[in-house]
Amino acid sequence: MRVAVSFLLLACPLVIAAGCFGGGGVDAPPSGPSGSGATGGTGGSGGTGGSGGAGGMGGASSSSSSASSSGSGGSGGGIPQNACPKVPNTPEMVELVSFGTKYCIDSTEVTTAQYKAWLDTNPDPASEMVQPLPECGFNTSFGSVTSPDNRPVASVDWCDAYAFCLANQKRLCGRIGGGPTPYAGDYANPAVSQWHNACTMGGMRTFPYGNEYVGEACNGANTAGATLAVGSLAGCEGGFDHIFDMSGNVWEWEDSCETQTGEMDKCHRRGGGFTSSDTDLDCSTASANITRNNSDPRTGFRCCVDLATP
Ligand SMILES: [Ca+2]
Ligand SMILES: [Ca+2]
Repeated sequence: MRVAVSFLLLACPLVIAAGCFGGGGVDAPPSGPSGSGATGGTGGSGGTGGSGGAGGMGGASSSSSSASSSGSGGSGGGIPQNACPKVPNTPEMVELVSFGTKYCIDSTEVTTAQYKAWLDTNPDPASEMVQPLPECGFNTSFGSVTSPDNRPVASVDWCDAYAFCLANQKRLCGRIGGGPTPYAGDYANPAVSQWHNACTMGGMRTFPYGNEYVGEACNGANTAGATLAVGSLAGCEGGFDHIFDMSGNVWEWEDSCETQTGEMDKCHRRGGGFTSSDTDLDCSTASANITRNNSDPRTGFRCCVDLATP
């Protein structure tokens, strides 16, 4: 007995050590913000496999091609869904897997043509079906679109963006797994924010296309001086494949507000716009002091969808 106990005491520290460092990316490089699954998981040498690896951040696939094989189908219905929806008059979606949680994100910013198609359905701002959030009670107009085309819709307030996504069976991008992204702290955490995770390729990149700023890659202050058609700059793809303009063109509303009281709540916009310099064009930028009712020709949005986790 005594021998056996001694052996266990000796063996346990070894097991614990191997378990700790082989596991979920505890030993991840310092550069990775809050430990992305890709870095921690694939790097982990040790057995256990580690929860960090579940991210498999490379798992971007356009909604039209294949998608993950793990879906196994069946039992549809309800929310969340099992596959990215194809909704007419909205951007195509890209399926992502983050730390084991699946979701979809629009491949581009919502265009003026798509927004106009929704306005043409005459959505009623006073309807609770259209605007269920009490904090959007102030929003009595969804604006107008004068020249529908493939440029991003802009001059929409946070509630306009929220209502568009909701009407199209999507939601304004927020927290991975559901709900809003916390306003303080976690908006730049790729394990929390759908928008940030997509832009950074799961925390691997500072800009959608890489870690170094490239002035002409995306539509910022160094580029066109106005909005461009969405997805028209091939160099502005990423973080994950088939996602465009996460940096520049227009800022994008995120479901990430400081309070839920009404028009003066501060809400985040992400990624910079066509007048932004490099310091605002990275994935971690979230504007401060922009209120829910702000309507600006540099601000648009894209939508997300939560998927069922296998
Ligand atoms: Ca409005
Ligand atoms: Ca953008």
